[in-house]
Amino acid sequence: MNLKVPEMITEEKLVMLYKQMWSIRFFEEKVDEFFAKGMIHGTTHLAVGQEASAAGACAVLEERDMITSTHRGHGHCIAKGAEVNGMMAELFGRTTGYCKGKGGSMHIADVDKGNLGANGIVGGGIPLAVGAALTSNMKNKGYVVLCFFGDGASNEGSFHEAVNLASVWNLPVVFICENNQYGMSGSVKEMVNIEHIADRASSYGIPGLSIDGNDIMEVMNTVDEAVKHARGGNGPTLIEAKTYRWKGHSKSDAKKYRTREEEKEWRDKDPIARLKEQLIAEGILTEAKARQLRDEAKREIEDSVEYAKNSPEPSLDTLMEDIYA
Ligand SMILES: Cc1ncc(C[n+]2csc(CCOP(=O)(O)OP(=O)(O)O)c2C)c(N)n1
Ligand SMILES: [Mg+2]
Repeated sequence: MNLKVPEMITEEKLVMLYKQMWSIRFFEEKVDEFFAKGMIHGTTHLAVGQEASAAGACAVLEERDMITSTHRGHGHCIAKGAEVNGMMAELFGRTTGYCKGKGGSMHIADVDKGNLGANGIVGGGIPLAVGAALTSNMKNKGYVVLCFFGDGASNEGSFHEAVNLASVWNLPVVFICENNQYGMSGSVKEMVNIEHIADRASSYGIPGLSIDGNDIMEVMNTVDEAVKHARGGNGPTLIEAKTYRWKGHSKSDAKKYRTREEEKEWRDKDPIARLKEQLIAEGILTEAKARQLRDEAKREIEDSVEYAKNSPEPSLDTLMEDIYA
């Protein structure tokens, strides 16, 4: 294979990742559709356009490694091995969902698969990741924690406190900032006075790398190096994956703060189309096989909607269950 990829990334794995990125996209599109139809309640944040950072970063982890996620976490969940049926059922508020239908989008966790959970608190997952990494060291577990957060979260105190502590305690954590250019309606250009959020790493004496978050190859190679660095006892790395969310921040976002030209510019950098091109050029995929994988992913997500719709809603007498740990 001429593509430069980490050693654990086989051709089969690349094909699986291509399909997984479609699963993430179709999942988000279905959620968007059923939210608009009033069948999904609460709120949701969709990561269409950001599939490469979720899929690429999780692809180089070992099963024992952990992640912490964000309010925009469906892609992270799928990439860390969550079942789409349970995820969709959760969004539909059904008993077969990850939180028995009581948590919704921002509370999906899958501890067995090493997913410590989505988080409605911006920047809230960062100290959790550092705590989990401390546990890994204190109990000699050997796992690494991959911590996803956004550009907006990098302005929270929790980011600075947690990264500093991870640095001075030399903890096995990889911070991955998905810089999708906006925090709600605030452009990163107005919210941060440096060009690369990764430059903040120097304040904490750790490596900082700014990468193309829409290029899954670059994501895999960079995260793989950072994971090895962490597993080898050399402490944390801050990676900034530059990307873009195609859809609005959440429900009822008219996207008045950005231009249609800018949106088109980023749609042209579609991470899924890019991987497809690379795999076809390499002879790993054909157009027909690519279409087949895309269709399979679509069908699985459609099936997850059926599963969710056919699952029961929680009964009233379970209202007070599962509230306290
Ligand atoms: C502590 C906290 N402050 C504010 C909010 C409201 N809020 C939800 S998402 C969001 C924007 C976060 O931006 P970013 O970290 O860039 O993530 P993105 O939405 O772009 O994925 C804000 C301000 C919140 N949920 N938690
Ligand atoms: Mg953002």
